[in-house]
Amino acid sequence: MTAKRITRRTFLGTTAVGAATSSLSLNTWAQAINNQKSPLINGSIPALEDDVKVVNTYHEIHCHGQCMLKAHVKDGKLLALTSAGDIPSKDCLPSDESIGKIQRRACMKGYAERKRLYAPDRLKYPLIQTIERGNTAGFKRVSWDEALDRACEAIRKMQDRQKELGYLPIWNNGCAPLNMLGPCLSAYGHHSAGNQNDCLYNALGKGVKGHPAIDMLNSKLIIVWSADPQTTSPHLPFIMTKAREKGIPIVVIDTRYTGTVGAMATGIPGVPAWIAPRPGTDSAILAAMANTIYRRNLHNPAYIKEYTFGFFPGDSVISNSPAKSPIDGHPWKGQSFTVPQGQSFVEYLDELNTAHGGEEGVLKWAELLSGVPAKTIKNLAIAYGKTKPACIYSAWTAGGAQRTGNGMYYTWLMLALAAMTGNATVRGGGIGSLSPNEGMSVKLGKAPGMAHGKTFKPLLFSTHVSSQVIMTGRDTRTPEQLREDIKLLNGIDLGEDPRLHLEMFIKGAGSGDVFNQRAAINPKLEAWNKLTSVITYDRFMSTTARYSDIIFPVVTHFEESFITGSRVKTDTNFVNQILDPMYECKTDWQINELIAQRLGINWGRDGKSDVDVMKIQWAGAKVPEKYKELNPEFKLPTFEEMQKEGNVQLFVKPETSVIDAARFAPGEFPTDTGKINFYSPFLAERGRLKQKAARAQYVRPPEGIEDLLEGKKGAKGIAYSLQFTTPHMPNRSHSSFDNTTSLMDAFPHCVFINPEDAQKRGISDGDEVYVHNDAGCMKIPAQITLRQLPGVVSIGEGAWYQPSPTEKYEAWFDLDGDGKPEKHIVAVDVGGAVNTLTTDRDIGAADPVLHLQTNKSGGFAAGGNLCEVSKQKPA
Ligand SMILES: Nc1nc2c(c(=O)[nH]1)N[C@H]1C(S)=C(S)[C@@H](COP(=O)(O)OP(=O)(O)OC[C@H]3O[C@@H](n4cnc5c(=O)[nH]c(N)nc54)[C@H](O)[C@@H]3O)O[C@H]1N2
Ligand SMILES: Nc1nc2c(c(=O)[nH]1)N[C@H]1C(S)=C(S)[C@@H](COP(=O)(O)OP(=O)(O)OC[C@H]3O[C@@H](n4cnc5c(=O)[nH]c(N)nc54)[C@H](O)[C@@H]3O)O[C@H]1N2
Ligand code: SF4
Ligand SMILES: [Mo]
Repeated sequence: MTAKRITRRTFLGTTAVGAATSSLSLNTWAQAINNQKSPLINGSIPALEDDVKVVNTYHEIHCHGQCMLKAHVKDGKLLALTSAGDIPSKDCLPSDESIGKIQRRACMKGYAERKRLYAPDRLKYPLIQTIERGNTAGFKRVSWDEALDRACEAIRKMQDRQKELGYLPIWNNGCAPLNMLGPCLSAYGHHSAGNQNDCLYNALGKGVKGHPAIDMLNSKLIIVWSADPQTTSPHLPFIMTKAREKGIPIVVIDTRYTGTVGAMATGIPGVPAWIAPRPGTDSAILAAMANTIYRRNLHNPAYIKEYTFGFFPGDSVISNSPAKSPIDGHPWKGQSFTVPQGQSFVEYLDELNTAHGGEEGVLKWAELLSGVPAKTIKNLAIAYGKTKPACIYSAWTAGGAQRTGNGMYYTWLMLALAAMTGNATVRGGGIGSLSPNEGMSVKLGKAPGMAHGKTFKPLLFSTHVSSQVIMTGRDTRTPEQLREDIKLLNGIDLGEDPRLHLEMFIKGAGSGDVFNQRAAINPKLEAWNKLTSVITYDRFMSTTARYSDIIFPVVTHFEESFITGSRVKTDTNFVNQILDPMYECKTDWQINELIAQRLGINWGRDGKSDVDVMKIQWAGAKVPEKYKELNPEFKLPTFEEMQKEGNVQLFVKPETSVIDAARFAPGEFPTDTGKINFYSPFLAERGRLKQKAARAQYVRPPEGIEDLLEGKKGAKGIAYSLQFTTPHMPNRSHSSFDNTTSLMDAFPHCVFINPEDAQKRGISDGDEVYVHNDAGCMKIPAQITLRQLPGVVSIGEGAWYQPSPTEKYEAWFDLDGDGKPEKHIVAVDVGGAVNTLTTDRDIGAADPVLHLQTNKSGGFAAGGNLCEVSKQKPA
C-alpha cells in the first residue's frame, strides 16, 4: 500500500480496532470517526494528491524549534502542511536514526499555521481607532492612503518636537526609516536573555559562546537546569534521546514536573531524576554546590589559576586580553587587576560557611530557601565534582531561572561551577548557556542596504521600566548616569534635570508585543494614555495592536520570501513564498518604504524583489574555512537547490564538536582581565548593578522566597503566600497562537496549582479563581496537579490581556517615580496575561553601554515573584 492511499478508515481497520480488545467504547468512538462525524476528519489528505506542489519552507516564529514545513499548494491555496519525516520515504530509517543533519520536525503550532493563514480574525485592512485606545469596537477600516497620511501627520508632529528636544520623542520599535529623520528613542535590556548576557559578557567575554548541543554526547553527566526543551526546543530532546541510548545519565532541575523531566530524566545514585527548587533559589543551590566541591577538594586549583580570575583572595593579573573597554576603547591588555579584599569567590564561600556553620549548614541554608533536600544538593555536587567531563545546560537563553530576580547570578554561578571544575573549556563540559550553533554557520553575503543616507543612533532607555520613562522621563539610572550615558552615546546633553521625552510609539517590522510580553501591563495601560500616538504593524489584533491608534496589516511568512539564520542560528533557512499577499496586507519593508516616501526619506529596496535580495545574499554566502577542514566533502547548495531544500546545516560530529571557549589560550579571553571572571572589575567600575555584587554569588532577589518566609507584606498590606512562574507553553509561541482555537481548546489556559494549596483555599479543579498581587489581578480556571510544587503556582506566558468590563481591582505600583507605590484601580484581566502580575524592575546590570556590546543588557523577573490565589474576588 502506498502512503497516498492510507485513509483514516483503513488505518483504523488495521490498527486501532483490529488490535483492540472488544471494548465497546472504542468501537463507538471508531464508528463515530468512520461516519465522519468529526469536522476534523475529511477523508484522505488532499496534500497527497498528484498535482499538488510541495514547497519546503521554514517556520519563522518566535520559537527555538527552527522546524521545516512542507507546504502543499494547489491553485494558489495552501491545502495542508506537513513536516520533515511525516511522509516516510524509501530507506528512511537510516536518516531517521541519524543525528546529522538534525531533522527539524514541526510541532502542533507549525501544523496550525494553515489555520492562522486563513483565520477570520487576521488583520486584513489598515485600521484606525475612532473611539478610545483599547476599544476593539472602535476600529474602522480605512484606505492605505488615509492610514499612511495619518501616521505621517503624527510623525511630523514629533519632528516639530525634535526642534525643541534635539531628538524625536518616538519609541521606534522596529520601524527602520525613522532613524534617518534624526535620533529616536529605543530600548535597552532584554526580556529573554538580558541577565544571561550581562553575566557572559563580563565573566566570559564578548561573543564567547557556550558548548554546542551536540557536545552533550561527549559528556558523562548531563544536568538540565531550568529548561524544558521538550516544549521549547524540540530538536534538543532528539540529541538527549541519543545521550540516553549511550547511557549518559540526565538530571533535570525544574520547579515544575515538565515533559522534559518525564521523557528524559534518569537521575543518578543518590540524586533523583527530578530536582524541584522553588523559583529564584537556584543560585543558593549552586552556591552550596560550589562550597561542597571546594571543601572536599573536588575543584581544580591548577585550572583555576591558569584560566580564571577572582577565585582566590588577593588574586592579581596583568591582563592579556585581546579586547577593549567599551567606554573609551582603550585596550585592556597590560592593565593590572586585583580582586578587592573580601570579593574573591573563596572569601564568599568562607563567608557562607561561617554564617551557616560549615558545609552541612550551607547545604541546610540552600535547602531552607529552595526546598531541595540538603542531601540531594550534596550528592549532586559530589557527582558533578567527580564526573569528568560533566555538562550543565540551560539551553540558549539560560532557562526559566535566568528570568527571575537574581537571574544574572544564576548564570554566573553555573559558569563558576564549570570553571572551578575545569568543565568550562573542555569537550563534554558545559557552562549553562548553549552555543547557538553546532559550532559554525554559513555567513551570508550582505543584503543591499535600504537606508540611502545618514542614520542616527537612538537614545536608549530601559525597556523594563518603559511606563516610568513615559510618565517621568527617567528609568532606574540616577539622573547623573542618564545624562552621562546620553552624552557618551549620542553626544546630546540633557542638562541639569535630564529627562527623556517619550511621546509616541511605533511597533514596526518584526516580531514583538511590548504590551503583553514585557513586565507590568497595568502601569503601561495608564502610561500609554500619555502618548500622543501609537502605531502598530501586525498580523493579528495583538495587545499592542489593540492599544494602538493606527494598525497596518502585515503579510504572513507564507506570503513573502527571505533567508534567515533561524532564531538560534543553528542553520540557514529559506522562507519561501507560497502564495500572493492576501487581502490588503503588505510586507513590513513595503510599509516602511511607503512611510519613507511620504516623509521624503530615501529608504527602500530600489525595486528589488524578495528573491533578488536573497540571490545577492546567497551569492556572497561563505562556509568558514575551519568547517571545510572538518568536512572537506561539504558543498554549499546552489540558490536553486536551497529554494528546493529550504535548509542547510553545517553539522559537526560529536567527536569534533566545536567548543568556542577552547578557542582562547588561558589568560587571553576577551574579558577585561583576559580570564574567566569570578569577579568582574569592569562590572564593578560601571556601578550599574541593581544588586551590587560584581561576582558570582547568591543574592536575595527583590521579591521572592525570603519575603514569603519572613511574612513580609506587599504595598497593599498583604503577605502573599505563593510564588509564581510563567513557563513557555507548548500551544503558543509567546503571544502567537493564543487565538488559534484548536490549540486553545487542547490546552485551556489556567493556573496550575498543587492539591494542598488548592484544598487550603477551597478550590476545586476547574474553578474560576483570582490570581492577584500588588501588580494586578487575573481571573482564570485552576488546574489542580501534582506536577506543581506546594507553594508555587504557574501560569503559561503569552495569553492575551483582556480587561474585564465589569470587575475592578485595587493594584499598588509606583508610576509617579517617587519610589513609593500608590493605589491604582485597574480592570481584572480575564485573558490571563502573566505580565498582569509581573513588576517593572531592572534586574542584572541594565546598562546601555553593555547593551550595545551584547544587544541584551539587563533582564526582568518573569517569575519568582509572589501572589495569592483565591476563589473570592479580592478588593
Ligand atoms: N512552545 C514554545 N517554545 C518556545 C517558546 C514559546 O513561547 N513556546 N519561546 C522560545 C523562546 S524565545 C525562549 S527564550 C525559549 C525558552 O525556553 P526555556 O528556557 O526552556 O523555557 P521557560 O519556560 O522559560 O523555562 C524553562 C523551565 O524553567 C522552569 N523554571 C521557571 N523558573 C524557574 C526557577 O526559578 N528555577 C528552576 N529550576 N526552574 C524554573 C519552568 O518551570 C520551565 O519548565 O523557548 C523558545 N521556544
Ligand atoms: N512573564 C513572562 N514574560 C515573558 C516571558 C516569560 O517567560 N514570562 N518570556 C519572554 C521571552 S523569553 C521572550 S523572547 C518574549 C517574547 O516577546 P515578543 O517578542 O515581544 O512577543 P511575541 O509574542 O513573539 O510577539 C509577536 C508579535 O509580533 C507579531 N509579529 C511576528 N512576526 C512579525 C513580523 O515579521 N512582522 C510584524 N509586523 N509583526 C510580527 C506577532 O503577530 C505578534 O503580535 O517574551 C518575554 N516575556
Ligand atoms: S512552533 Fe517551534 S517547534 Fe513548533 S513547528 Fe514551529 S519552529 Fe517548530
Ligand atoms: Mo526568549
